Amino acid sequence: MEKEKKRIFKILVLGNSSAGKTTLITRYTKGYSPEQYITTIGVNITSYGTNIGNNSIVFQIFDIAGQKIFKSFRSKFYEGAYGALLLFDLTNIQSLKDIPNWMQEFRESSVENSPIVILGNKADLEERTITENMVKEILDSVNFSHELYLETSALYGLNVKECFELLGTLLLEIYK
Ligand SMILES: Nc1nc2c(ncn2[C@@H]2O[C@H](COP(=O)(O)OP(=O)(O)O)[C@@H](O)[C@H]2O)c(=O)[nH]1
Ligand SMILES: [Mg+2]
Repeated sequence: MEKEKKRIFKILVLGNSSAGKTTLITRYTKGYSPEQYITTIGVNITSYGTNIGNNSIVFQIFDIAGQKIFKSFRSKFYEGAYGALLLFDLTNIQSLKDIPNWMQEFRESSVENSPIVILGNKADLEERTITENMVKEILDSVNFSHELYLETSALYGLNVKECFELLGTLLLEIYK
């Protein structure tokens, strides 16, 4: 019998402070949302094993503090990263405007051609101020494929499993 290969992928979860990174990771790996809002200091790493199709993979998920003051410290965690989930907050225009900077920062230090999935988070909130057109404009400005963009609610679990599986599927296509 062929021995199954278990692949380990280091991935980063990036985006402005308070976009919902820690909530997304906790919801995905533990199945609940953190009750308290605790600012991430530096980096938290969670390993999570899952199956995508017939492949068993392990995500090594790096939750990276979004604040500007951590910028110089951040880049060393980008090394060896195979992919990223990049979040913005659908109620915060600045978090969308900062998407191209996050992409650039990631591309500078990650493994070459690492896939990125972009997430418009907090889709559950009625006070969302960002329209589809505003998202389209930013994605087009960096030539980002709209198929790799999803709206999520980390708080309620909308598209949470799906976004990790989408990134996993892209990684499995690259690293067969
Ligand atoms: N309504 C709503 N609130 C969210 C969502 N995701 C995160 N939050 C809230 O936004 C705040 C910041 O979330 P957090 O995960 O700590 O953001 P981080 O700084 O990117 O790690 C917390 O109060 C979360 O409960 C979401 O999808 N919907
Ligand atoms: Mg956090």
